[in-house]
Amino acid sequence: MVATVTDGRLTELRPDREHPLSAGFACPKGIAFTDIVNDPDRVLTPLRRGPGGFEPVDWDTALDDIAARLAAIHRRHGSGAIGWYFGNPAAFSYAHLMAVFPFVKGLGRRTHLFSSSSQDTSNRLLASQLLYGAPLAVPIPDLSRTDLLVMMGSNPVVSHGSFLTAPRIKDRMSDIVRRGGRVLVVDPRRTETAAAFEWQPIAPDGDAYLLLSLLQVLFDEHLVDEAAVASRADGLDWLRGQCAGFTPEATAARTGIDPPAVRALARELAGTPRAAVYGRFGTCVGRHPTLTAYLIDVVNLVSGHLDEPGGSVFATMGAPGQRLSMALMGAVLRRSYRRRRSRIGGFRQVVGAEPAAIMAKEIATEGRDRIRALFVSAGNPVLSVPNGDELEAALAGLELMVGLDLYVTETTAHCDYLLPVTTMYERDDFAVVFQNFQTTPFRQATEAVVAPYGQCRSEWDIIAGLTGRLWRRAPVLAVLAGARRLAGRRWSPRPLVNAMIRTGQGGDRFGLRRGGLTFDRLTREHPHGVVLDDHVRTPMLRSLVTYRGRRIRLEHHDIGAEIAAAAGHRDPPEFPMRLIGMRQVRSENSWMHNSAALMGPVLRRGGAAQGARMQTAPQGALMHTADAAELGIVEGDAVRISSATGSIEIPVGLTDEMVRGVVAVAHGWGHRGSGGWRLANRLGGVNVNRLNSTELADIEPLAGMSRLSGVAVRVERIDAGLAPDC
Ligand SMILES: Nc1nc2c(c(=O)[nH]1)N[C@H]1C(S)=C(S)[C@@H](COP(=O)(O)OP(=O)(O)OC[C@H]3O[C@@H](n4cnc5c(=O)[nH]c(N)nc54)[C@H](O)[C@@H]3O)O[C@H]1N2
Ligand SMILES: Nc1nc2c(c(=O)[nH]1)N[C@H]1C(S)=C(S)[C@@H](COP(=O)(O)OP(=O)(O)OC[C@H]3O[C@@H](n4cnc5c(=O)[nH]c(N)nc54)[C@H](O)[C@@H]3O)O[C@H]1N2
Ligand SMILES: [Mo]
Repeated sequence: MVATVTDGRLTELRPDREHPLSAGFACPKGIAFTDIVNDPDRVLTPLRRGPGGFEPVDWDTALDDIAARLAAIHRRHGSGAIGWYFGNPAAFSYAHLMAVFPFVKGLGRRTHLFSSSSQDTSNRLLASQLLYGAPLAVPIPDLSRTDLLVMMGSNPVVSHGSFLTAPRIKDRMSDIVRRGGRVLVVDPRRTETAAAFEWQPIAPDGDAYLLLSLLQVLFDEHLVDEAAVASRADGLDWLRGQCAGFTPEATAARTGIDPPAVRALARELAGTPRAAVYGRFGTCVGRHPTLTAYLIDVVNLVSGHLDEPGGSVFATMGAPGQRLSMALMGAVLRRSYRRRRSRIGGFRQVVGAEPAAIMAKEIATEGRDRIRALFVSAGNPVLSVPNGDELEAALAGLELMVGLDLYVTETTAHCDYLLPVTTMYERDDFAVVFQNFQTTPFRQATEAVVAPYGQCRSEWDIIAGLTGRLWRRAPVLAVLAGARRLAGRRWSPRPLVNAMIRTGQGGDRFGLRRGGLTFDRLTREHPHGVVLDDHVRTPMLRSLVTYRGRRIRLEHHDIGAEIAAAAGHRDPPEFPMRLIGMRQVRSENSWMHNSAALMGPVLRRGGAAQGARMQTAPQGALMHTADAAELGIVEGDAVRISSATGSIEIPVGLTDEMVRGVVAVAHGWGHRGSGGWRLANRLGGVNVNRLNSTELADIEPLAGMSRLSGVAVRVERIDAGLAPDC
């Protein structure tokens, strides 16, 4: 983005025409971000809960009191009484992530760490951990070279991708078709992406079965180059045995896909030299997400496309120490996965975190290691985690709750202290996490374009302030606080990120490569960023796999157990329909609904879901015309959607472009952050996660994933009528 700053305030954002990859494209949320930075409802000073609600306090008072109360809880109950949840925007700030992990883990071995990852992507990381011994080795489709892209459970025309960074992603996908290739979108709904390319309808939760059948056909028809696979991976015979029973005929009832179409796809995958299967959000929040992510890579592997040009490839920073760092990190994370079990439900840790779906119970359940103090940074779990009602009730029982956020939200409204943070325009940044997901190797770094608004501080500074006050409580904190005293004002994780840039591809290798990149050189000399190469380098896998002999491991008891469980599952007849999600172009999860620039057109033009009569509803449910007719529902009616967990009431829009028996509802709505965002609160809508469950049996056993898609529901017309002008 190109920012215009007037008198120290951000006044305009526009797409950067000179950006080598986006070439002047930006989505409406990026352009509307001035609304967020300048929002009159933004919190600009630390707030403390008083008898009459939040009142402003100065930073020292806030940090002193938080540290004193935290120290007392730590002393009395140990580190297991302390929890931290960080949400999605934390992944877009290197300093935020690099502050949270050492602080929380440094407080002691028993602290509880949660994140949005268990509603998003922990399964994907775990699948990589099982296959490669390296959770952060996540393949992406080689968009610029592939001739067949099978995209499962992703709608990048709206979402712009996820774990896949490709500015102008729709154009990049159109290029595949222009080259004579195919893009097949596997989704229960004919989404904006499916409509732009080819749609393969699938029943919710059908993916694992489809993938097992693809494997069955590949083996059965001898389409696998077994010698090639066996040279890189162990356990091929085991795998063949696991999928033997899953013929396309046997899985058709689960997928809704005709067996000949499955066979044709398997043959096409095997017969196309450059092909990739990619799966994202929709494949990560169903009943068997770790199995599904595992199977996606395995289909790529056995059809000859893993780590191959035009296939499913591994983008990396290209630093020489990569092997070692992957091995070290892999070893630490594998160990915590093996050894650590959550108090509630016995879930394993994935990338050091517990499932967020058990957070409410970890707070509410008596006993050792019950959470008494909770921090929430950059997250709104009351809306984003299943069963927000249960979580809200639990939050009320905390001894101390601290939020680090821009707003008083449905979640931070419960805080004792709300600490105001900088937006991305008030801090420097380099997208560390997303370097590994870029289809074109690219570097860009930015300095802050405006000084922090009001009294806002970065998460790094806030956590450093707490560390300095709490160093007596834990040795790790004492070391961190000592380092900070030595470094003084220069105490920042930027040197670490600078080192990553300098040692990585295109970097200056600390002077060895003249003119090479550094953090400063990127911000000063390359404001539009630098493309390093046309394509992701291949092969890369041997430097990423951390298992002995650098061999992929296919055989896993846990995966076998999931395959067995998948074969036996039955849905309850009283909830005959299936709930799926639906991202909206003008929403970013739960937190951009206070922007007039984004919400104005929604209000004027009608709902984000199709439906002519849903004029004033920014959120609606979408269902099939024929299902609606059977239930006596017409467009714009209010319906009640119920699950075993809860129910919501919502206006409905109709479509013919969806699998029968499915109802789609966008998440992130249901605002009532008391005293917080005024526009968002007025827009209303409902929290779809009231339908989703935190029962231990409903949390995926391997990665602790929340179940957000494919949930069994019932839809009924409400006679009283909410819509159309609710
Ligand atoms: N039913 C259903 N549930 C879902 C999903 C779904 O599709 N359906 N999607 C899931 C997914 S993929 C995700 S990622 C999660 C998201 O879930 P969360 O991360 O828990 O929630 P967000 O709505 O992203 O809220 C982000 C919060 O961070 C604040 N914020 C923004 N920028 C910053 C910053 O720089 N620093 C700090 N400290 N705060 C900031 C915002 O004001 C907001 O309050 O939701 C998940 N939940
Ligand atoms: N405008 C906008 N953009 C966003 C976000 C946003 O809130 N708004 N959120 C951002 C975040 S946090 C993320 S994680 C990404 C996610 O971005 P993507 O990974 O592209 O995911 P979604 O756009 O949610 O699309 C998921 C698709 O999965 C389908 N689906 C549901 N169940 C199943 C199933 O069982 N099988 C299959 N095959 N498909 C299924 C849904 O119909 C939906 O079309 O988007 C990011 N971009
Ligand atoms: Mo996400």
